[in-house]
Amino acid sequence: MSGDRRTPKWNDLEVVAGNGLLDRRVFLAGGAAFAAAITGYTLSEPVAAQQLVDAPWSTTAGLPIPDYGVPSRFEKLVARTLSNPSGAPRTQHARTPHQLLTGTFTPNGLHFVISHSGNPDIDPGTHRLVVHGMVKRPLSFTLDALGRYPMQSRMTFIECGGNSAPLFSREPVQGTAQALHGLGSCAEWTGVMLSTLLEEAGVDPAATWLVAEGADSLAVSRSVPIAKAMDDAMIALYQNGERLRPGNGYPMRLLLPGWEGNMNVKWLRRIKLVDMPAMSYYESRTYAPILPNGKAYQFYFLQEIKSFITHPSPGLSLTGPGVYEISGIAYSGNGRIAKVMVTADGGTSWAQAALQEPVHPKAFTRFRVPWRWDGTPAVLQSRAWDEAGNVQPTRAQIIAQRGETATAVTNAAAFPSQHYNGPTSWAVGPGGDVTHVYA
Ligand SMILES: Nc1nc2c(c(=O)[nH]1)N[C@H]1C(S)=C(S)[C@@H](COP(=O)(O)O)O[C@H]1N2
Ligand SMILES: [Mo]
Repeated sequence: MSGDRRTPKWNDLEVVAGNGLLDRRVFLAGGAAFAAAITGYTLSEPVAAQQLVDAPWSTTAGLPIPDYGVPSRFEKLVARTLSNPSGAPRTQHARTPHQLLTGTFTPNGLHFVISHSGNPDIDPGTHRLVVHGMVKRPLSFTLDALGRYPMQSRMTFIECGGNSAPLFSREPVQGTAQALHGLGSCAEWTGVMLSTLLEEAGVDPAATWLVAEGADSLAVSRSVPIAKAMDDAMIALYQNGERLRPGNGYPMRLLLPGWEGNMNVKWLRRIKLVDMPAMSYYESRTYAPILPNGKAYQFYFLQEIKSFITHPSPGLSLTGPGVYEISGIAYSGNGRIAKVMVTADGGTSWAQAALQEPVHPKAFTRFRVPWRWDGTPAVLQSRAWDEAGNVQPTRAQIIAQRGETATAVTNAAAFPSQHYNGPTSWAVGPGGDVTHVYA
């Protein structure tokens, strides 16, 4: 989008869509343009230099540096929400607080987690990954051995097929972006391409699938077509530069960029080459959703194009009329995000958002639009396109195809429908409060 970095003309600061959406170049052009945009409103106060008084932390030496850094004590609310905090023997969910984060990477301590039988406490010295089945040479890898193969790093999101399930409810469920969309996160993953290991093992040409199995007590298993395994599948050993967190698969996981979270098998211990899918529990039951016509949607591998606004969003009220940044996350399992449009009048008119570069394929992309809110009610929504030409469907299209649920659905384990990738609408009330609506 380098073509956007010209000096803005005055009319760029004009409203480009209903309810006060401004041209995205106000942000890209920087200082003067932004100052012009906020004319008439103040974000800061006039000050005299002597008003700057020394706080206690400015007059004494600071605290010791911890060996492993943690956030400021003032940031305690920036945390995941847990569905099963006592760790009772059933699925546990930890949701990412999207409304309290920005940028595109999810910090490791805030990456969402779904563990169906808890996080195994794996000793990396004794863990093994075995590649066997329809191969010439069955192989067993220690973590140290894997670390000596050529590695690659890539940004990618992981999203549970059950993320955003509340949006199948007939009435809008009131919740934060975390409650509605917190089962998706994005990180830089580093590891060994699965194709490297498969080439060494020598895959029988008759093998068309592999079964990946985890070392947790439930031995979560998923079948993966060979084509995906040879394309961009990775055995991930590092997450944002450090070893994987226990909840995210320590010491190794399968990474299938853009594909359903459940298939990204954590605590990976087995890759078995086979000539048909295994019809494991999660692929034949939980993640084979039943459609209104009674057929099961099998197999639903792709996490399709999606976007939602994180700022403002429920829990982040506006503090009065003025200029705000509307920002959010867009991503597609099909590749790069190409365009995001934002409306402030419930879909009557749209303004194009600025995309934060670099835009990585199959990764979170931050979009931003400047907005001059005049204090009247507004309905915000985003809609994304990817480089393959896919666009987010409307909610009506998804409901027509897959049905909706009469009762509020908030638990990913208990809904009949998955893979919601339609829009999310936030209503801004006259007082600046933000609620979830269908528009
Ligand atoms: N072995 C194993 N792999 C697993 C799971 C599990 O419980 N056990 N949960 C799956 C589900 S349902 C999802 S959505 C993703 C979540 O990955 P994360 O916990 O790293 O965010 O891991 C998948 N891989
Ligand atoms: Mo999942």
